[in-house]
Amino acid sequence: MKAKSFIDQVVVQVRSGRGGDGATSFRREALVMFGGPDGGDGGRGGDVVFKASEHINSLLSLYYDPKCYAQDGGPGQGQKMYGRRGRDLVIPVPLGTEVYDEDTGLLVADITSPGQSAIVAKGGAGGFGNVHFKSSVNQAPTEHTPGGEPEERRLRLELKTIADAGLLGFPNAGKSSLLSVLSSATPKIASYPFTTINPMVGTIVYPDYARIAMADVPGIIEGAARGVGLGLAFLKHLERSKVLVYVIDMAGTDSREPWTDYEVLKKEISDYSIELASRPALVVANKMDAEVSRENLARFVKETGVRPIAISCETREGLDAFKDELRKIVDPKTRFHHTHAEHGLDLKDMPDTTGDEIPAEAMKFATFLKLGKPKKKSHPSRGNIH
Ligand SMILES: Nc1nc2c(ncn2[C@@H]2O[C@H](COP(=O)(O)OP(=O)(O)OP(=O)(O)O)[C@@H](O)[C@H]2O)c(=O)[nH]1
Ligand SMILES: [Mg+2]
Repeated sequence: MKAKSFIDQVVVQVRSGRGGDGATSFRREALVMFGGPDGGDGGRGGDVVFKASEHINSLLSLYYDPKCYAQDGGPGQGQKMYGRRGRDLVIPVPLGTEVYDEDTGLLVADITSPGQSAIVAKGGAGGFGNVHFKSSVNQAPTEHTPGGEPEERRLRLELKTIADAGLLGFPNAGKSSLLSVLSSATPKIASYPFTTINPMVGTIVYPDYARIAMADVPGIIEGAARGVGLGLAFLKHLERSKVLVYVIDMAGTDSREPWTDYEVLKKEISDYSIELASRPALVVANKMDAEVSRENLARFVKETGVRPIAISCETREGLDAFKDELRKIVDPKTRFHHTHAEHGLDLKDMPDTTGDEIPAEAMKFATFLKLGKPKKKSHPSRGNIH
């Protein structure tokens, strides 16, 4: 029995539908002599399609059901009847899924945006019925063509979490705690190492509704690049992050030295990927509420030359400063598309309102009143008269 809770890599077998064969048939009807060919075409085979879904975050269902076969097309029939079209098999996959051909190793599709879909096996075309082969010299053709062959291939799906920022640190540094205080995500938090075993994404929402997605991944330890601990298998979940956030336990819990932690982390990352190591990074000194942290922070700056953002997930100090720094790098879009400035208005000039009625002078600050009208749609079904 397979029993796994998080799957970020899986090999599947996909097969599209075979096209239906064309038919050979002749029209037979009372009082009609030499009715002629009337064999219809076969139906097209179904495609296998991977479609991005925001509602799933692992490849688990494909792990349990790795055979993805679309429906075959139906054969054509007499009376020029077309065969049934094979149904497409549409499989939801999480955002961030890379699809490789397992045999050639080539990238087939990279599913990164909501609603995106990719045909990974195209259905065979339907065959032609004998109705197509009629000509002046052959008025009773018996030939038809078979349906197109299905496409079959083995594909490897690899999930790489999509987030703007990725948290990186030793076990117990407080990565999950940081995610939980900044977003509504609820990762498991505990005082033993490797609490987090599944990557998780939370969203930081700013007062102007700008959003930054942040990924929490399992902690890494010295030698991870060589496979120690959970290894670096999880680092691929940071590959799509714009910013790496190094979370350092400044309290030095378990007699750790924060400055050594930082150097080791940096080395592990550059052993894994030079490119990843050169991404923009923020260094966060966590657990600043602990007594020893101030002293450790001073030594950290001296040893590494880096001045981290001092925070505490416990007392919540420094969190706003961290969010501001993060925002400067990620530069997320706000959701306000219409500003008062665009309409030549300054909110300072808006007169006070009493709450009972809105003075006409204040109404002009309601910018939504000035938005363009949506296009009119006609409703033929309601019997519009033109
Ligand atoms: N005093 C103090 N303790 C903290 C702070 N942040 C986290 N902790 C504690 O540190 C321990 C580890 O926190 P987690 O958030 O689970 O750490 P993690 O980095 O996600 O750990 P792994 O998932 O094992 O890699 C927990 O017992 C937290 O309560 C903090 O700012 N101050
Ligand atoms: Mg954790």
